[in-house]
Amino acid sequence: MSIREINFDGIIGPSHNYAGLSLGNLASTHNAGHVSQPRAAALQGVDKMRANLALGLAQGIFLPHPRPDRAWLAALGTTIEDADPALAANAMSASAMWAANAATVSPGPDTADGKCHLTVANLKTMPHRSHEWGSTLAQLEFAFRGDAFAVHGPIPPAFGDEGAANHMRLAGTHGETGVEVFVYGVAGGAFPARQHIEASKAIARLHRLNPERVIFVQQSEQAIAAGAFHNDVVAVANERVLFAHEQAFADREALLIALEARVPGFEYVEVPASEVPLADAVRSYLFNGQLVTPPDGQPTLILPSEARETATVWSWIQRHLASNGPIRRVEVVDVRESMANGGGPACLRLRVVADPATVDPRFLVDEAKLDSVAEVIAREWPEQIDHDDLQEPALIAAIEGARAKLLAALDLAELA
Ligand code: SUG
Repeated sequence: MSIREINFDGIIGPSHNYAGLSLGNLASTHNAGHVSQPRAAALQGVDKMRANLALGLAQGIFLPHPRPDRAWLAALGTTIEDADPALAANAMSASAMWAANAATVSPGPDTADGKCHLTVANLKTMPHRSHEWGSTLAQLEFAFRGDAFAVHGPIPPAFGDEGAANHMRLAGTHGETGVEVFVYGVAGGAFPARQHIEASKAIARLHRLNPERVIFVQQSEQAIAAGAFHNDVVAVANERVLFAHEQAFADREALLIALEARVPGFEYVEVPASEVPLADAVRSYLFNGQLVTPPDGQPTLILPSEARETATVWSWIQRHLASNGPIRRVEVVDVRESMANGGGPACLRLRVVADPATVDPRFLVDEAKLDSVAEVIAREWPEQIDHDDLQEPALIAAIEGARAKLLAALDLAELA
């Protein structure tokens, strides 16, 4: 059995639009009302997956959810035709693309029963995301069906849970027993703290983690108030390395002491506020890179092009590479359409450490399968969506038809 990290990217759905639904997510608020380009967005996502494959990484996919979510609107006593525009926008969001919020994942080497545990995120803080979990759970149950996995339903909605975006795992290598860090929020100035500690604690229990190898750490109020609505906007971990902004955590000293004691060879790469202010970290998504170890063993950070365009960030990167620090290589990808809603490269993917042979192969991709995905997107995805047209019958028919074509092409019509 060969355990490795697989990145599952959410395919960007045909209803991708800018409705400004996420308070505390500065890009979402700033771009509210702009015209979106779903086709270009989804093709950018496919190109990011191609870049991962070219690095030798294992790649998977999750599918767009049915939009509009007619069942959710029915539960609210309305329809897409009759709903007021704000409610309609909540039913039309393509936010399931951000797979880092699909679930929290604890790989087999960390759990008492040796299974890889996944808990679907309830996403209860934002109305447009609160109805994602049903379709996500259906996909998790398909993709991770066998004995190697245990898939859990959502944490009861009393406690907000936003999945892997607030969870980091450190281990010598992916296949070794790791230390899992759960990051929760308490306060965020004017903005909501989306991850509750009670949800994180419940997940650690449900996943049967060894309490001595679990750390709960508070995200700093300053970071949330600056627009870091998830921890993965200010920190990312991979194997023995934690890469974080100086102001990411409420008590960084305690976190570092705990990690040093538990992770052999632990390395901490901190970006000081004096070199990259929080505002630049949030604007550029420096920490929302995918920090990965390709087969050549060179720790690589996959960054959005906005990082290259932010002077403080790009100079920090150049200095780090020149110093032969723990990050050895930087790759730049263009995911601008997702970034404009606050979703960077790391938001678009869920990391699962497992043997690819135990995953339903329909959820794994190679170049040829990405070619067929790209072909459906290029033919079926709307070119543009003006937020005022979200209730137009022709647009809705096009969006529903496009998703059905993709499911058919991937032999996943059962998910319809
Ligand atoms: O939850 N944006 C998402 C972005 C999620 C990014 N994920 C991670 N950081 N892991 C959010 O705020 C914008 C939707 C809109 O405004 O239409 C949105 O939901």
